Amino acid sequence: MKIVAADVIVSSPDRNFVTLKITTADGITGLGDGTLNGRELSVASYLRDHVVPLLIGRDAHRIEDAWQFLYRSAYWRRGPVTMAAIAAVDVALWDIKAKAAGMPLYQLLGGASRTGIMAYGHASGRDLPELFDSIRAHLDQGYRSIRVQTSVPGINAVYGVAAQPSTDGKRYDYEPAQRTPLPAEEDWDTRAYLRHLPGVFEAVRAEFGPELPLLHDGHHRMTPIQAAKLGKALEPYDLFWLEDCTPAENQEALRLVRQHTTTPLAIGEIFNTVWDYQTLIREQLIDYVRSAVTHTGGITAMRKLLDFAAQYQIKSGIHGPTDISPVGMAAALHLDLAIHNFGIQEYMRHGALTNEVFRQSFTFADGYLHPGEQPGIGVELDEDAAARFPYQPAYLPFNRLKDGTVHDW
Ligand code: CS2
Ligand code: MG
Repeated sequence: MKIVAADVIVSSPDRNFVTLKITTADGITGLGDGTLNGRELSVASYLRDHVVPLLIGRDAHRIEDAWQFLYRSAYWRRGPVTMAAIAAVDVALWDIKAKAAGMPLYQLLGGASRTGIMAYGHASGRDLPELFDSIRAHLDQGYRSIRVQTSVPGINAVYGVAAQPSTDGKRYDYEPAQRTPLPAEEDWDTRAYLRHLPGVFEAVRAEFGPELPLLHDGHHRMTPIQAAKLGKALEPYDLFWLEDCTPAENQEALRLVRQHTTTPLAIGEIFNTVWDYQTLIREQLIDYVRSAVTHTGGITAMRKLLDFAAQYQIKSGIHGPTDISPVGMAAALHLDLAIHNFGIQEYMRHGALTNEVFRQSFTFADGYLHPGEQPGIGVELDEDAAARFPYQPAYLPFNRLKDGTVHDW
């Protein structure tokens, strides 16, 4: 089944997305997501200028061979841009193969291992009453697991707090990347955060009870010992997970965190290959793999990573914010339904304009997602609609400490 065309579509309905559309001689098309928040054009160029010429004429059925060819023939391996580009090709080819087979992708991946995919949503507040309202709103929307993010007294802008205005006038949680000429500067103070957060979870548990699965994202901002301290302080509130508690380029740093707390740990949304996890998985230093299909080389690479994690009883917790397009989200859901070691799926809803551009068949009901039964991954791209929303430069914010030092955002 020869590939006769490969188009890179950059569109910006509610935010920027990079989509690869591969077309075969049989007229079957496949979609892949190559969106890298704040650096979208780098992946679009990698695809357009370097990868697309290599795809024309290839047999679309030979997915593993295409993966190995793109990873090894580039000579320069790994990294967010390369692995997002490879992911876009990989998912598009799996979409084509499943369509050619006349079945939803999860069936090709071994069939369903469960009836639905537990999803968590993003609740947040500048204060407790606002946070409680946000949690109730998410429960009303059908979520049965909730991520809790909150403002911190003394800090002006904190990651993940919805109502907090952003410099481009949009609601903050709607899209952290802002359509501004330069990245917005935010402030941070870890000691203030460590003093404040345990009290927030105490209040949430008192209000919503012991059963509701609660998650929190530390967003890479603590040193290992600060992360250990927070993990310990949160133990009484039985979190489902504490995410990205400390920057994990130095994987061994998690040994110190593990020594001090039993709070489950999730890491990996900024990782791109299985190599980024070797020590973390082999030494049981994490409990959930947070990679996104879009940023980790696609279905082919993610399945191998999750199979490796399964040997250590480590589960999936696939990254699913709005900067993963509906194509990347759908691919994740097919994997979520098929793998055995499924943990939970992040689900931040896309905006109305995005849903005009990407017609999706996945569903969300009573806390569970399902990829649907359409052949392929179940997402179609409306290219006319996409063309109405040209790319707009946008940047994620960055942090400075009170003394002006640049810090992890
Ligand atoms: C976050 C992301 O959803 C999460 O867990 O860490 O929203 C992250 O900030 C964005 O994907 C950055 O582009
Ligand atoms: Mg995160």
